[in-house]
Amino acid sequence: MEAVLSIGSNMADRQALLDGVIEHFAEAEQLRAASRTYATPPWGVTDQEDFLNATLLVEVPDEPLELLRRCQALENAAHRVRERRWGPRTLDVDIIQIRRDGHELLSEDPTLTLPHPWAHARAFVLIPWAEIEPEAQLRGQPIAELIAALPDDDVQAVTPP
Ligand code: PH2
Ligand code: MG
Ligand code: MG
Repeated sequence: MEAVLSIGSNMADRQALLDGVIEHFAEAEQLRAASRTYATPPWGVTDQEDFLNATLLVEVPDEPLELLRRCQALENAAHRVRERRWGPRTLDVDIIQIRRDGHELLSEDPTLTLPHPWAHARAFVLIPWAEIEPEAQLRGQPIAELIAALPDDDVQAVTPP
């Protein structure tokens, strides 16, 4: 199955933490594409440091929940502490979308909601994603359209390197 992952960090050596995720999937020969890293202002809780965000496309043999466990293991290895919702984090590895045979999986399971419930509204997910998959769709809607519908300020704030 194919998965779109959004990775983010706003603590410690942010770029090194993102690179570690990319290397993890590359070493397993499961990395299909990685966007550049974008600097992004914090969304949700705004009194925290800026994030670095990137989006990855991976192809993995795992079931969705196995991939979720892998993502959580990567977060734990980065000494992620779960303190505050939307608060500062060393590493966040979110599953945005999973596709099988090109079809998007939908799930209301609170353990793994698919697609990611906020992805359509987050410039820091959609803009890096559009860099690696400009034709991608989310719930059947082109992500280019979702980006066009975002507030200009959100789009401008996602800064390429
Ligand atoms: N992640 C959050 C909350 N806010 N803001 C930005 N810019 N980037 C993130 O990855 C991010 C966030 C919770 O996961
Ligand atoms: Mg997140
Ligand atoms: Mg997360």
